Amino acid sequence: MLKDIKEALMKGDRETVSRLTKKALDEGLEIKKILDEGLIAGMEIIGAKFKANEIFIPEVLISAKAMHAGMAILEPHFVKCGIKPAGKVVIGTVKGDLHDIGKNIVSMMLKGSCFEVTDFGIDVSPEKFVNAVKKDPPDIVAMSSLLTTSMGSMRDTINALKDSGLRDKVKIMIGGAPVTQDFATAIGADSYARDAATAVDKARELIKLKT
Ligand code: B12
Repeated sequence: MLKDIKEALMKGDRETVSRLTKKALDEGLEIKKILDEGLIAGMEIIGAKFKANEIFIPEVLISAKAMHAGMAILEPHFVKCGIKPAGKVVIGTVKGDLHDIGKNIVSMMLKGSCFEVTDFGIDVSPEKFVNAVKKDPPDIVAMSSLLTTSMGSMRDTINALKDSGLRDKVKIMIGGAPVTQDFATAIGADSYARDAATAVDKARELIKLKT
């Protein structure tokens, strides 16, 4: 079944991805397994084929839409949370970058772990992050970047927070395929995670450091 989800995602067959994701849930498969071995596994192959020029943007977009369809089925099935959130997170893909699949998974997993998440979507400017912190400081600002050319926007956002005197009010977590711990350290982020499950663990650690 996971293999079928993976293959349907690669074909960009939204209906089959939705149907099989639902079926996998109904049959009691773990959400994490469906994500990792079905949806993400399919997207990884798409990434490799794109890199090798075997497929092009339109095919990638169709698979990305199928990925979103699968994630929409999974999202309501994460645990129900109590009234007090584990922490507040503002998340977004940084300016110049339109990739949102990984960011959406991180957002979904954080919500599933009872964090209150405000998702600003894609192409989020440093000013927008700064205004959010000014208005109602979250515990964590989380930024995603998939392009080497947009990684600098993470540094710009941290600098803009410093310039506004708000840097110490929040913890900053970054991630995305080209991002590394070294880069996080270099730009003064508090934390880096390579995948969504680790992002949840790191977010919990950051909350402990704050309190
Ligand atoms: C899907 C995709 C697209 C789709 C995006 C659709 C969408 N809605 O997101 C479309 C077709 C629109 C697209 C466009 C482009 N893309 Co593109 N794309 C990809 C692709 C194939 C997959 C990305 C993905 O979704 N991966 C799956 C998810 C699950 O993984 P992930 O994003 O890495 O996220 C995980 C972790 O990184 C982490 N994480 C992610 N965010 C965060 C945030 C935090 C806070 C934390 C802690 C962790 C974390 O957790 C996630 C889950 O485990 C990658 C290839 C690749 N191998 O990454 C290229 C890739 C990123 N794209 C690339 C390029 C070049 C482009 C374009 C410039 C192409 C063009 N010529 O127009 C445009 C850029 C548009 C723009 N301005 O952003 C290059 C980037 C190269 C580089 N060095 O910068 C890549 C690497 C492909 C390649 N090998 O050439 N792309």
